[in-house]
Amino acid sequence: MSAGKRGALIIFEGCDRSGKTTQSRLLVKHLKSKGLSVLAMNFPERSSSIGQVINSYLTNSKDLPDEVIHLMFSANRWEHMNQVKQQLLEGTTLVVDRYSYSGVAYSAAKGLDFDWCYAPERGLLKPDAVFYLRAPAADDLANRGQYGEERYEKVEFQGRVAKVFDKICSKEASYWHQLDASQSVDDLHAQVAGIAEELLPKVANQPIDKLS
Ligand code: FDM
Repeated sequence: MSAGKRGALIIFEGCDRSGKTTQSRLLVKHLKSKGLSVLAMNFPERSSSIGQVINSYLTNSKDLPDEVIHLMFSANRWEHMNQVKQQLLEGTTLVVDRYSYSGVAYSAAKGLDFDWCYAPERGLLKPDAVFYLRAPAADDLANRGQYGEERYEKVEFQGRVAKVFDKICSKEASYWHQLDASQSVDDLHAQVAGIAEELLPKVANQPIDKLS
């Protein structure tokens, strides 16, 4: 990498079982095969002490008020921001499974105010691209296996989450790429890889923005 060229912050968003994890792994593998420096991340990052509380909440072994868990998800992103910024500046591209938008979508789907949910995300690093894997009908997703083990994995709830993602997608259209999650893994990957390959050289000399 030549001096000063930064990596890209690439996010995958979407409902549970929309294929985010598979697609983010495939993208990491693809970019690595091109000789690029790339790392995978996911939020929630469950290993920190905040992450462990989030994990207990998600696995139903701990209950917390909706507002409190919302702020913990956000704090979990904030506690990793310095490290993320450093890696980007060193030229590493980060492929991240979920980010602020999941934070807003899941909490707003519970009934919390949209703007209140978004407020603690302001100031976090702004992604260069968000791949929104738009889910087919929620009952289709339920057939993808292991649905229903964690707190939010209920068909009706996922439908509400999808509506919030749709709203964010139309507001943030300049860097969101809505992709049909019902197509084959390979077709989806080809689309993602094409967009990412175009993006990387474009952002290499751009400053890192913040969410506002
Ligand atoms: N989730 C994830 C939230 O509710 N808020 C957030 O900020 C984030 C990042 O956590 F149901 C929810 C979404 C999902 C759950 O996510 C765990 P993974 O991707 O299944 O680990």
